[in-house]
Amino acid sequence: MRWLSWMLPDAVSTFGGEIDSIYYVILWITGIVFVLVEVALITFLIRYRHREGRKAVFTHGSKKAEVVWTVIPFFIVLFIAFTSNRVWLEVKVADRTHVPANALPLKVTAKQFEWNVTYPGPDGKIDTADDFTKRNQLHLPLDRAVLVELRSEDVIHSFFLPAFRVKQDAVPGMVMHVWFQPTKAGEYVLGCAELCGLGHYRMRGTVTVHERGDFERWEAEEGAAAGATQATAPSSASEGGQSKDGKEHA
Ligand SMILES: [Cu+2]
Repeated sequence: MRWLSWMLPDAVSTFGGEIDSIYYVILWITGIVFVLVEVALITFLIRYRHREGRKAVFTHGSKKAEVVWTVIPFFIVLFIAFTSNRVWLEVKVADRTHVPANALPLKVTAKQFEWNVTYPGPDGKIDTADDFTKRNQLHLPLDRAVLVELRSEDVIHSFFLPAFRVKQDAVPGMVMHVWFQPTKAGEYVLGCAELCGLGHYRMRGTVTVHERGDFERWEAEEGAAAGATQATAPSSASEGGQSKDGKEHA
């Protein structure tokens, strides 16, 4: 499907190709139906156009034609449903309960209008003292699964990683889990795919998939820097500490 690649960015997650396969099946079917319908429309326009002296004919219709154009789409829609459901169940449902054991846990919190990503730090565990948070920066290791714990602080947002074929709503009051595995190092886009307010358009971040080994180095450096800031910040000036933190992360 190389020739269709202008429509979708290259898929860089393990299940990206399967998600695309649903898209292409639907595109082929609807594409063929579109061409048939347009050809019929134009043929009828020309064939039954106005001509001097020709009288209009009333026709009640054809039962046979109606049965045919109802039964064929019925099976086409069933086919699409079963095809996409198979992939969907494999990718979304089965995979959700079969998260790889070595998956990197990340906490992503959406709010108007930014993404805050909490990294586990060197101990590899979330909600411990060595965690640190970056704003609008999603750093990921190559060829390792990532398990995102998704939350929203205010309204419904949607965690959208087009290149990874990942899209998951973040709903206030709920914790959503989503996992995926990057297959190519590089820079990608993180966007919000749910109209969430006036700043929705600028609610985006960068995704960096590090080469093997690079992520651990980055995490150790960032973790050490965050630890140093925490240790030197005066405990009473939490407000000031936060804004300074925010600037650093911008
Ligand atoms: Cu949003």
